[in-house]
Amino acid sequence: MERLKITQGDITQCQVDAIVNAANTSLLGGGGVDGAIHRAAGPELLAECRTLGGCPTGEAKATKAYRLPCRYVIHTPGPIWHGGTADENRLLASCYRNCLAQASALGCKTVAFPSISTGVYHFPVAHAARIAIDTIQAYLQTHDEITCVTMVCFDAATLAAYQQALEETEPKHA
Ligand code: AR6
Repeated sequence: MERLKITQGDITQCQVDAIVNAANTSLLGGGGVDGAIHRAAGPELLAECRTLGGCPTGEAKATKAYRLPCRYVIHTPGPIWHGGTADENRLLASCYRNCLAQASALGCKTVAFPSISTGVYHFPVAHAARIAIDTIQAYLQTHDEITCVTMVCFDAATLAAYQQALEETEPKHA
């Protein structure tokens, strides 16, 4: 069975061990998927986030999930797209890698990601999808403890970009 899946949907409804939040460095909430996660989890999530002292771009911090149907929320501030000259690629890969490392450390087997940085932060989605898929696949190759990673795409264009990126990494059969 494939350990990396691409789906379309709402990440707040995912019944997995951990969901990832595309946060900002304050970790104090915002719009997009961050707002949706805080609304669905309830005010206790913000209260726990206030104790964390923020998080640098590319790193990750975990909290409990409160009213969400998962066990943990792993918060990661993605890079803001500045045209590709501000270390955006490395920072985005670092988000995926550090979230997966947090999941492993917490004993999680199943993890769901949103498309980090491709909303308000304007990272081009085709480019972000390639980085996400490559980084997740590299991690899975060396970490058997994670049994399934799901990329949860909110809209059809995002879904198409991640499906395309996954197809491009699969071996071609002549
Ligand atoms: N489930 C899955 N994906 C979602 C959901 C959802 N419920 N809602 C939105 N998306 P964004 P960023 C998609 O803007 O670009 C916040 O204000 C959305 O369609 O949420 O990393 C933070 O506080 C897009 O494809 O995150 C930061 O300030 C993807 O999630 C800033 O936005 C990411 O879009 C972070 O910007």
